[in-house]
Amino acid sequence: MKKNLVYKILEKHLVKGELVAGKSIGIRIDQTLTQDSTGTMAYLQLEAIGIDRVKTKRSVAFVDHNMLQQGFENADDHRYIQTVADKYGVLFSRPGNGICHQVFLERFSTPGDTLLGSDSHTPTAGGVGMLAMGAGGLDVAIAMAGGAYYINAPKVCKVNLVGKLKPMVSSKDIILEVLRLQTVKGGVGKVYEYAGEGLKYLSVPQRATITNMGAELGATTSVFPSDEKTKEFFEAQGRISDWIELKPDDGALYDEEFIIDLTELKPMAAKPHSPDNIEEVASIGNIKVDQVAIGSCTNSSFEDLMKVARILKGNKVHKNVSLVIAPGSRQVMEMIARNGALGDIISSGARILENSCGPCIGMGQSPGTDAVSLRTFNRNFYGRSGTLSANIYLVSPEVAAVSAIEGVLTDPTKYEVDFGDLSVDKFLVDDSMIVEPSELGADVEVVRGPNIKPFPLSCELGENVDGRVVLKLGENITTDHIMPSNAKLLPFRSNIPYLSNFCFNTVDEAFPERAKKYGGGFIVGGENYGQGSSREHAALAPLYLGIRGVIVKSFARIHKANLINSGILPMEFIYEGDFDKIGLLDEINIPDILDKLDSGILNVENKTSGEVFKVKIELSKKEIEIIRAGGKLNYTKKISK
Ligand code: MIC
Ligand code: SF4
Repeated sequence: MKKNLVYKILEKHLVKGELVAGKSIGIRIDQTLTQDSTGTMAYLQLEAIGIDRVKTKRSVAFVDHNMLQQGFENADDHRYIQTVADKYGVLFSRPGNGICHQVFLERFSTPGDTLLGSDSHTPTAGGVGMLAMGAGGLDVAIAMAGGAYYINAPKVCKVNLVGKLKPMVSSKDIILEVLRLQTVKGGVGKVYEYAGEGLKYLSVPQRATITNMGAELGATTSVFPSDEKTKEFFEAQGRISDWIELKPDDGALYDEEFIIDLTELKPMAAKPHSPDNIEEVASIGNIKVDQVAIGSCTNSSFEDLMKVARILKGNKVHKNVSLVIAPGSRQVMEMIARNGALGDIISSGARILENSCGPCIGMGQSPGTDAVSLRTFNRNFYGRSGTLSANIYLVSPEVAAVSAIEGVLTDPTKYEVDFGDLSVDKFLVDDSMIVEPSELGADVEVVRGPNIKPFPLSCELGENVDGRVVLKLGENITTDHIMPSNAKLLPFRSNIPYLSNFCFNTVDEAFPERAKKYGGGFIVGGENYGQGSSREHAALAPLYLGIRGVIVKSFARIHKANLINSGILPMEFIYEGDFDKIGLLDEINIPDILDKLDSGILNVENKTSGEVFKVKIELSKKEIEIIRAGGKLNYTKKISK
């Protein structure tokens, strides 16, 4: 059979199951990445698994999220990650070296390899033909320990790119168009494979913008072929030996397919508060802008910042706008510093931030009350910027830069800026901020700060699960709602007891107290519950508060896996109308679970209203065992006894 690229890579890595869309498969993971805000948990779990050294071909630990050191916590976590990486044989990318996905793309990405990262934007590396997926920290820890990663074999959707982008329209607009067409839940269970003659105009960093933000589709990942453009990138990074050509078979089969004519695309924006709330910039109109933020793993490459510098050159940032810029890596920062572009950026009045996630995860630069902030980032979920009343628009670097000058949202196609040739023959390569682990890990002492607290574990599943509904929610609840992240909370990522006090804070401040009062219970929600981040804290904090089950209309992939790993029952309504049969504080009983799990259908008895209805619980055989054991760590320990 003629194979698409995704199935070619999957086939090479298959260790369990049958490659049929929708069926559970186990795949071998070649490389892993972690970042600091999920990494502490991942390495605590790796330690708990109890191996001597990681078994992957390469594992890298990055520090890029928790960069504000207002107290001892973040610095302690950085030291913990550095020492634990040293001990277990993991490369350590020091704070200041850049955002994990940008640095990984530059220095480690490998066409045809699999990558598992404890961050939902790990698919960025799909820009060079890697099969790169985001997961919870525990799944990444298991992969580091040599275990397979389990997913449902995906459907593959071919995105055929034809034509060429017009000036001032960028690859960000391509992914915004895909989001407009497919929505934030359109990608669940799918991998997007890009193809078509339009590819020849897209550089690797431009492709990586698309695969990065493919995470917002809810997709398992996105992937580009590895072609001449990819080869140029590897040559310029001094890594041609890592390059191989990769493409689908001629006439390969796909489950779905659609075409995007690049010539037709216009600059677009994702309006508040969802990445799929897309409209053309010209039709949104000239709304007043208070802040512009350029950077994040989506748009912080050398090419992106060169475009920004060329637009800003000789211009000044509007007096009512605060323009902040965070380059994606030290490579990017140093290159624009040496070629003078940084001078043009500084002279325009921009504020330069360090090479890290920064405002993207609310680590500083929260906008003012009711402010409009244009960001080149990938997520504009409610509250994520740190200011609840702010309105965040996601845009391309071109839109961001011209709007920073104009003070209002501006269609950049009106500007005539000659970017010249932005292709790079030779990137500035200096890997001195990547620390090699010790040869003899056993001698290394792992240094733990006082902020590292034990993480909660569930217990074996009993016959019945009962409790109250302690929270009832609407549609599209993101992990930023469940476990908010900002400069105040991120330092507590290894302290679940403290963090749990802020669980669902932006939705219902009383939730943690209520959950404690009733000894936990159930959460009820709508469609696409748990979209966004891979943070397993969005499962661990509810677990700590006693949550035993979540009943929703549908789940986002990574969050569902994190619930299972934590031993929390992920249940879905079969009939949408049943959502109304369950109210806040209702007493729920789910009987005979142990017997019924295999059937995938459970009975829910609402003792308060007397109603009874069925819910589905879609689990693979292995996941059923995990749920029975009370979570994946308990399960892993049990089977390794
Ligand atoms: C994000 O973009 O939401 C994050 C912060 O990078 C998360 C990881 C985290 O919550 O630490 C992600 O995307 O997985
Ligand atoms: Fe960092 Fe933002 Fe990328 Fe997440 S999306 S990895 S917070 S830059």
